[in-house]
Amino acid sequence: MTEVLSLSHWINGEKVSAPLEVERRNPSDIAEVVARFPRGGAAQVDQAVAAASAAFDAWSDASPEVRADILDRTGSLLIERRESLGRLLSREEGKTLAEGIGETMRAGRIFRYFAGEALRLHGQNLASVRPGVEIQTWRQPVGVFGLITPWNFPIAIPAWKIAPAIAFGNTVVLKAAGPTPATAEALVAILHEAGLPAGVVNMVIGDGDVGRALVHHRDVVGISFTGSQGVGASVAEGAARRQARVQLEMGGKNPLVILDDADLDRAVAVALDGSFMSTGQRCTASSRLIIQDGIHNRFVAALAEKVAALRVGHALDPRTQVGPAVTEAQAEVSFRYIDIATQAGGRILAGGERLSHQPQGWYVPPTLIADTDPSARINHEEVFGPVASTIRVADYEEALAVANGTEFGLSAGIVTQSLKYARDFQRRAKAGMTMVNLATAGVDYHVPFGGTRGSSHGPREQGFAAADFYTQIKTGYSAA
Ligand code: UN1
Repeated sequence: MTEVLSLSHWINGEKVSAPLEVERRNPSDIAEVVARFPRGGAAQVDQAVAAASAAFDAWSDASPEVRADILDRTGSLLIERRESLGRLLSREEGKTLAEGIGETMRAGRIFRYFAGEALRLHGQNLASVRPGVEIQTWRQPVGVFGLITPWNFPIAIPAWKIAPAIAFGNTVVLKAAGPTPATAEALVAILHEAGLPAGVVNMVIGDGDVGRALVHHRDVVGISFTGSQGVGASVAEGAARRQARVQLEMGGKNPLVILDDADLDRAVAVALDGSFMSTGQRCTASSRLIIQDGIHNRFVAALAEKVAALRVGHALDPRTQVGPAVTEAQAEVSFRYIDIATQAGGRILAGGERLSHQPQGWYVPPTLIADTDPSARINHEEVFGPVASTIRVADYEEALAVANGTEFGLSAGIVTQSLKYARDFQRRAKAGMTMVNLATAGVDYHVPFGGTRGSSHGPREQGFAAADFYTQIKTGYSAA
């Protein structure tokens, strides 16, 4: 029997226990309790923000080398413990063990990357339009950031918000997603083990009350949020009301275009990865497959065969390729959209039926739905599950128009051997990220991440772009 974790808030470098009101079950086997935890609210957020405010002066004044060392140690500890942390992540969230370990590695590498960035922060020297005057710009830390993270990447997304925030001298309060606080708490514990001073990173466990308290707290200078569009809109509104900076990463309905000249095996492999890995629970998932007429039937038949052969099962079973949905509610969303799509004329080529598994978990079969209309709901609303729809198009221009025909704009992919179409797609796809002969999902950790239109709002996350959100520029003028 694996141990049941009892989680605590982390405030000012200490674990703060509270009644364990909530129980988290393993999505692969709901008989197993993974963790019990408190449900915090505005009172804990007040304490955490006070601790983060008190820690700010010393942390922002610290040598960047001090910050770099702590981030580097955190990265190394995460990488060293990837097996045990990956296992916890898989038990808590439901992605396969290989995916859980891979995500933990990614979190470790993010900390190592931002360890270097702490030392590379730089400004500019410019000539003034006035003779004898010099101008200098430099980037300064901003203050206390509220970080609101989703359940689908329970360690990588907290890492990619915490690491740049603290690398550049800010302090933070983290609100981890309701279903996955255990993995996030493990990360916060490791940061402290790596020598992080008290109060630099705080964590309050809870639901919407915690998020709202952070968004409206007058001492929180910025909110970085990854989650749904509905919540994102209220985060932006709350932050704007008090002039806090805000960064939103929300959904996608990411198109993957397959042109007639595509390498068929490549196209199938890219779609299989993009649509179904991580149980399709990625905002970057390839959920709309837009296929040109000449390759359509061959591609759809080959993909359907691979989808039907995917092994769905317990996240810790090494044979499993697709783990369960994170929660029962999330599994039901997939089933609801499968119904919506078939009622609108979609034809199920793989999956679609409820699975009965022993042990019992929130399993959803990877499902491929063919012959859908570009205007159908399945092609406009995010499912966030292992469900992909296909759309047949006549030529490249129609493919591009369909690809751009939703309100989202996170990631867009094309599979083709034509340089002309690949380049044109990269220029004209209305998305923050474009992929040629690659899945729409699965991004590098050291480059900017983010979308356009309904998918994102505010400065980009990650890579060199992260400094735009987590620092503010000061402009200095001097004359001799
Ligand atoms: C990836 O595709 O590698 O929530 C990362 C999400 C994104 C991260 C996707 N913010 O799915």
